[in-house]
Amino acid sequence: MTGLFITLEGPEGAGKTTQLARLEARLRGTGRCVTVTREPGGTPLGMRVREVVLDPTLEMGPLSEFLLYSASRAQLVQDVLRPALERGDVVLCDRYFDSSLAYQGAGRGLPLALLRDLTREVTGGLTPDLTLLLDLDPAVGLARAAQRGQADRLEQADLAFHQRVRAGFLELAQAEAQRFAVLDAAQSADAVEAQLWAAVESKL
Ligand code: T5A
Repeated sequence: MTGLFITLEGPEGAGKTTQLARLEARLRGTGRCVTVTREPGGTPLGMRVREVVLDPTLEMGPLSEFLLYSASRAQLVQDVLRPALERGDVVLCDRYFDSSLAYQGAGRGLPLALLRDLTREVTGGLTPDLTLLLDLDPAVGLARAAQRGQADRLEQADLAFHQRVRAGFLELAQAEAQRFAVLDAAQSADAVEAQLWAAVESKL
C-alpha cells in the first residue's frame, strides 16, 4: 500500500476533530489526496454501531462494547481504509484500535493481550504509520465536551475511568515511541496545530 495512514487519539474533548479539519486543509493545500474518516462510524454500518455504542440509555458489558467497536472497525478497514491506502491517499482517522486498548483495556479492565489478538483479526494487521496522541487532563476535556450538551454513554463514565484511559494512552505511546507523537492538547488550538504539523511533516 502506497498511502500514509495517520490516526488521531486522545481522551474526551482533546481537540481531535478540530485538529483533523485543520490537518486535512493543510494537506489538501499541498495538493495531496486525503481521505478523512472516524471511529466509530465511517461506513453505514459503523454509523449504526455508533448510535448503539454511545447511547446513554443502554447498559453494556466491556466485552460487548469492545466487539461493537470492532464490528465498526472491521467494516471501516475493508470499505474505506485499505482502498484509500491502496490509491495512495493520506488517510486521517479520528480514533482507531488504540482507543480500544485505552478505553476497553486500561479503562474497562479487559486484558490487553486478548484485545490485541482480536484486533489483529479485525484489522488484518493494518497499523497506522503515525499516531498523534493529543494528551489532556480528562477533567479539562470533559468540561470542553460538556459545553456541547448531553453527555454520551462513554462521557458519562466517572473521572477515574477517564484517568485510566489517559494513562493507558500514554503507556501505549511510550511502548511504541516510533509510531506515536505525543502532543500537549492543553495549549491553544493554534499551538496544538503547530506541534501536530511538525510531526506530520516529518513523515511526508
Ligand atoms: N471509544 C472509541 C472507545 O471506547 N473505544 C474505541 O475503540 C473507540 C474507537 C467516541 C467515544 O467512543 C470511545 C471514545 C469516545 O468516548 P466521539 O463522539 O467520537 O465518541 O468522541 P471523541 O472522539 O472524544 O470526540 P469529541 O468530539 O468528544 O472530542 P475531540 O474530537 O477530541 O474534541 P473537539 O475537537 O470536538 O473539541 C471539543 C471542544 O473543545 C474545543 C472545541 O471547540 C470543542 O468545543 N477545543 C478547544 N478548546 C480549547 N483549547 C483547544 N486547544 C481546543 N481544541 C478544541
